[in-house]
Amino acid sequence: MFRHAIVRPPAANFADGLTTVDLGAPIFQTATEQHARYCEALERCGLAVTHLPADPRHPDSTFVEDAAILTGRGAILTRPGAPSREGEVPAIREALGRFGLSFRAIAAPGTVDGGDICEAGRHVFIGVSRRTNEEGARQLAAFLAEDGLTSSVVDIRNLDAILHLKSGIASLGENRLVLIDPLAEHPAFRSYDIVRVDPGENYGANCVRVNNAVLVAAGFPKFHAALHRLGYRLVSLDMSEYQKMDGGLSCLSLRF
Ligand code: CIR
Repeated sequence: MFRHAIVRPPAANFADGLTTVDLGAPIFQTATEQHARYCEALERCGLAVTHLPADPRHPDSTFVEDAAILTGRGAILTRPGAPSREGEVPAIREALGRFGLSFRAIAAPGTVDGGDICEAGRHVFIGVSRRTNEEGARQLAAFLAEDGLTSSVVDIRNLDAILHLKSGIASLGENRLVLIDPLAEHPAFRSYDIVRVDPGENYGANCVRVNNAVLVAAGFPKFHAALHRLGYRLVSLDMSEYQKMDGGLSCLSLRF
């Protein structure tokens, strides 16, 4: 069960952040409204939400998930793979510190983005990507082992379609994973029940199980129907402005 979430709304210069997609510039006002709906959804799932102030020095800082990994025993501060995002970590450290969590930190030359880390029960998949390097993955695996978690690496450097591992995978709990087609046959996921995302609905794969609900991005009917058939309670949220900036539902909060 999650009890807390940390979020940070987009700053007015959100559109200056990094993106690899060609969907146009996000509309700040709409992004702000979508963020508010997202926070309300977390609250309705029973989480106490801590709101950090928007940070215009870091236009990507609304994607708080990338700056830390929560293991259930403590926090691991990341070293984001994009240099423009490194400065986001101290504010996250301070926010997590207020909850009395212990810290470890990824050190240079290691890099890790939280979006590459997918927790599936006591096992963690670590995506090695354009953002998370092999040294970062090695350091992280050692920290996870200290906390009693096993891990394995999934190399997504040859997958142009996704920025982070969690752009293509989500854990629903109960040994069930959501996977986009290019990851569905990967040997790392062989022992899981798999919900395969239709190739036309890839963005929908980044959903988030929060207690007894699954937050899903609006607009992916085949995927939603598949989750309904499996008995999940869905909370559908419009994510259009975040999709323009390569971000998804999981990136917008740290849950613990
Ligand atoms: C970036 O490129 O870093 C941001 N524009 C998007 C980060 C999305 N984060 C995530 O998937 N965990």
